[in-house]
Amino acid sequence: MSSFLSLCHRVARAAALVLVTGACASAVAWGASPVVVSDAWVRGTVGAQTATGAFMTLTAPADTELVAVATPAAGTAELHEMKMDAGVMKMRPVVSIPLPAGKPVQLSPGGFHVMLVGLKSPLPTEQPVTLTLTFRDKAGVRTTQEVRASVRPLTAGNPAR
Ligand SMILES: [Cu+2]
Repeated sequence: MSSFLSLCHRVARAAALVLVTGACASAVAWGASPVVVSDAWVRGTVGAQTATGAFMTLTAPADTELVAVATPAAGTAELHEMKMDAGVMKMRPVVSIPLPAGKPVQLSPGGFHVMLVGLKSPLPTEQPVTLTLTFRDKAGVRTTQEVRASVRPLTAGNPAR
């Protein structure tokens, strides 16, 4: 199973398509369908900047939570939420991001997002970033999915779609 999975990941890398990873994961038969990840992107950085955000849309087939993210591009990846606090937008870490069954959940600059902290080098726009997402289902079973996120210019806001 692990060799099949690594083959999947190689195919996904070659195709540079987020959805290919999802298709492979379902072929591996985790016991549950994978979460559909679409439009994954990371905000590019310049100079000495050591943190940035990662964004995507996640649709889980059954009630699931996003509980962790890892990437070779940064020391740690935290799950964050933007919230109004006494009239000021503030960012705070959250333990998990709930993904209700069948409902697309958007990780965006103004809401839930992934914060890449301790970047090892600036992120140029031509080089995609690999993110490993860890999900936990209602039974507590953890699964991981690898996605390739494109890097958009520093000035990119919410995707205009
Ligand atoms: Cu943040």
